[in-house]
Amino acid sequence: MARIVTVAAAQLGPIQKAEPRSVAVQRMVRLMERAHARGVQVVVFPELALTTFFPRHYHEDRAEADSWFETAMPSNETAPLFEAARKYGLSFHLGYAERTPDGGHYNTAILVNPQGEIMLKYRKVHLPGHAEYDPARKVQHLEKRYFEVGNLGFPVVRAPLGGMPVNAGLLICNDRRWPEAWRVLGLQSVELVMLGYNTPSINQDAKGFEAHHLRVLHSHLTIQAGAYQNATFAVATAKAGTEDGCELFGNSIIVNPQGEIMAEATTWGDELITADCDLDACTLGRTTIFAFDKHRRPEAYGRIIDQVGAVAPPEWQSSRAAE
Ligand code: CDT
Repeated sequence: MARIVTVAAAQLGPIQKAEPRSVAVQRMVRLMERAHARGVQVVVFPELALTTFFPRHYHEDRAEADSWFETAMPSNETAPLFEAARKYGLSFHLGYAERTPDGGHYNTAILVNPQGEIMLKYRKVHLPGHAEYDPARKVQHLEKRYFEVGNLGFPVVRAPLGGMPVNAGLLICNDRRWPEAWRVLGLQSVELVMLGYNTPSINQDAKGFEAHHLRVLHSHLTIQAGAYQNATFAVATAKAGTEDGCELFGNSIIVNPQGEIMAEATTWGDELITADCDLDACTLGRTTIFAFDKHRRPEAYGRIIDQVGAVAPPEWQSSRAAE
């Protein structure tokens, strides 16, 4: 019998700085209602889905930024998401800023079942941006200021989704650009990767020219390659549109294990895209070209874990010089 899970990327349009969580949550509940009407079993919301993408705002006193963080999940404000999940029999993925009781700050994603249980938690490892105010940038990207590097590794859980056990894994935004992150999930036989993102349409680093259209290309390239090279489905959901005057691109996608885009968002607002994922489609890749047990060569991959930055090789010398 085919193992089909119906998934949705629930893209969110912008959430402005002044908007309370309750407004975003109501929009998300409406998307869950629509997902249910379309027979969806798993809904994937974006990274930091409850508020504006606050790392663009500088707080000299970091403690002031705590107002962007959740200290409980669920809370009074997020409870409607858990109630909708129960009402509609949906699992959902949510990205949010997490503050732990011992004072840790993480960019976090969770996978919740219809009973409201958190089946998987992941904390973002690849934090982009910078820790100090950068006067050269028109828009700040202060993830390194407000978050610690995730301390949960890249876990995969085998848990019921749509009534059958599925190997599910999570990444968050910038993680999608790092093949090491995908491979750690692949090495746990992941079948469905869920990830949310907030990606500006323009590179603010101002360290060279990058054509605007390449931003979406790079996002899609990395997700399609990650899915193909690890024989997994992937759901990648954007927060999109103009938020606090800063444009984030949309283009949320659902990708199959061949790396093909099965569905893509066409607006930069609240939008639901869906796909039926036949998990048996993961088998071809993982038993042939990406049969890791047969073909991987970890003895040749030492630099991947021994080294962080790139090291150029010594200059080639002609052996004739010594003659
Ligand atoms: N949120 C997030 O990780 N955004 C980054 C932007 C990189 S530009 C500093 C991304 O990889 O999309």
